Amino acid sequence: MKLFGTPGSPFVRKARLALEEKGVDYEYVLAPRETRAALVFPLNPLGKIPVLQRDDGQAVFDSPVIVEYVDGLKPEPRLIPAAFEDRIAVKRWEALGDGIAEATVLITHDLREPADRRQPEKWYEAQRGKIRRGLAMMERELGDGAFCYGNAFTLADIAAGYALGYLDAGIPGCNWRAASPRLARHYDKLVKRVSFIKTDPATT
Ligand SMILES: N[C@@H](CCC(=O)N[C@@H](CS)C(=O)NCC(=O)O)C(=O)O
Repeated sequence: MKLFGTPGSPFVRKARLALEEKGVDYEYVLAPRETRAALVFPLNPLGKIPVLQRDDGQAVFDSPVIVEYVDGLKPEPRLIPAAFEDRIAVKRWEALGDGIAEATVLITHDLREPADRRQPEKWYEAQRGKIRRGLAMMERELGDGAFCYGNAFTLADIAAGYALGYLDAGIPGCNWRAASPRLARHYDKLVKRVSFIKTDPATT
């Protein structure tokens, strides 16, 4: 199985975290902008990464579907709980992480534009508001728990970890830790996991 992506994409890291946590073998194929059309368009008409190509040639996208697919390949460890309410709660964490990462992507991409072509301040504030409110909800829901949801590592922890890692890399001065001390402590534990070390965009 092949995963197409780039180290700069938070959604690719999320898919890789799921593959690593499940212990599923995969080949990581770099698909930078220059080769994206040739490599990715035949698999995903939307042209987005990550895309997972199964051994039978079928493509799986986007990242929520990839995580669900990867989780179904082996029974343990379960990233998405089987019980309905637990499953929805964990998927809600995923939606929060994805939303924070999406807002961060929009900001980092816009900051690459020349100053006179950037979005107005109120647009930036709207994106920052999504990030701030998303993190506040994560902080509340984590509480004093050892994991983001329930008593074991799940997709909820992947979602928080990958979004916070991307926030640190993409908007270094945002100082999210000050308002989210419990999340910060949890993040510091998450980054010590082998899956996080192996997928650290700074070194991989
Ligand atoms: N909802 C998608 C988002 C994927 C996404 O936006 N990927 C970006 C890279 S970070 C991309 O491929 N952008 C290229 C494009 O939109 O053409 C997922 O979770 O997989």
